[in-house]
Amino acid sequence: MKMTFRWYGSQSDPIPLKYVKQIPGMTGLMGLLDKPAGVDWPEDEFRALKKEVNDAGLAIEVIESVNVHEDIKLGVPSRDEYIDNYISTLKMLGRNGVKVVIYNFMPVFDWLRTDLARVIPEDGSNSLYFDEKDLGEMGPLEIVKKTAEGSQGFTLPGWEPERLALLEKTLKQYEGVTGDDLRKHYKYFLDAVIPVCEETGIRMACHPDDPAWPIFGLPRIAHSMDDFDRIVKLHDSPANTVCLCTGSLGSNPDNDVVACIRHFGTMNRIGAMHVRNIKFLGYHHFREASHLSADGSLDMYAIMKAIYDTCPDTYVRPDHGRMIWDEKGRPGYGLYDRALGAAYLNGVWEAICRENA
Ligand SMILES: [Mn+2]
Repeated sequence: MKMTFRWYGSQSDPIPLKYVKQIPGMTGLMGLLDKPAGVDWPEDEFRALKKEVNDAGLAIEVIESVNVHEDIKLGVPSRDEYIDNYISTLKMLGRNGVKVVIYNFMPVFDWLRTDLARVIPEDGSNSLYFDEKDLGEMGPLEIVKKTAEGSQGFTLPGWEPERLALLEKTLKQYEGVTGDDLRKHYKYFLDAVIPVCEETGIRMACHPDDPAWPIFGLPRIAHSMDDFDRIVKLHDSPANTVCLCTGSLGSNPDNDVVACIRHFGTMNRIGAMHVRNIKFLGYHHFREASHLSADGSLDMYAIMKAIYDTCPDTYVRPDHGRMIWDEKGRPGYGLYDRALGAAYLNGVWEAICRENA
C-alpha cells in the first residue's frame, strides 16, 4: 500500500508540499495539472510539477484527474480530436513515470453535495453533507450556484467555471441519452485509450458516481459492483481498472464496499483507492465523517484488510476530510483531518501487517 495525498498544485493549493511530506508514511501525491478537459497537457509544465514534487521528497505516480471532455461522453463527432489529445497526454505522462490516471465518466456533474460545510453538532467541526430532500424543487443550475457560493472562493474539482458556463447547453445535449448510449460512448473511448495505456504502462482508474445513484434524470453508469463489472469488460485489459472510492460507493447502503474491494482486487482491477468514512443519516442522506470506523457507518478495518488481502500494492489516499481546528480551505481538502486520516489508516495497516506476518 502506498499512502498518497491529493494536491492541487502550488498555484491553487494552500498546503505546502513540506507539510504533506511531514505526514508520517506519506509517499507521494495524487496530483494534476490544472487544465480544462480536452487539452493536451504540455510536457514542460508536467516536468516542472514533477521536479517540484520530487524535490519535496514525494512521488507523483498517480494523476487525479485527466478529465474526459463532455463531447466524448456525448459521443459527438468532435470527440475524436479530444481523444487524440487524451492519448497524447497519456503518452507524455507514461514517459514521465506516471502509473495510474484517475478519471470519471459522469455526465455533467462530478460529485454533488447539498452542503459543503455542515456543522457536526457533537464537536463543532464541519463536513460535506448530502440530503436529497434539500434538493427539493432546485434544478441543476440552482444547486450548482449554491455549491459555487459555498466553495470559499476555491474552484472545486469538477465544478470548473468554464464547465459551468456551458451547463445549460450541456444538460440539453444529454436529453434522450440513455445509460446504454453512455456505455457505448465509453467503450469507444476505452477502445482508443486502453491500448495506449498497455504500451505506456499506465492504468486507467474510473472513479464511481458520487453520490452512488442517478441524479437529475442524467444517465449514470458507475455506482455499483454490477456497473463496474460491465465497465471493466467494456475493454477487457489489466489497464482498465477502478478507482475504488469507499465514500462514493458507500454513500449507497445497497453497496457492500468491502465485497467490492475483494471482488475487483482479486481480479487485479483496482488501480487506486480512495478511503474515507461516511455516516448514514437516512435515505439518500449522509454526511462525511472522520476516518475512524466508530465515527461513521463504514468498517475501515474491514476495508484495509480487503486491500491487504487482494491488492496490497495499490495506491491509497485519505479522501475528503472534515474541517477541524478552524482550518480554512477547500471543502473536503483541508490538511488536518486528511493527515489524521492517513495516520489512522497507516496504523490500521501496520496492525494488519503485524497480525499476518
Ligand atoms: Mn473519491
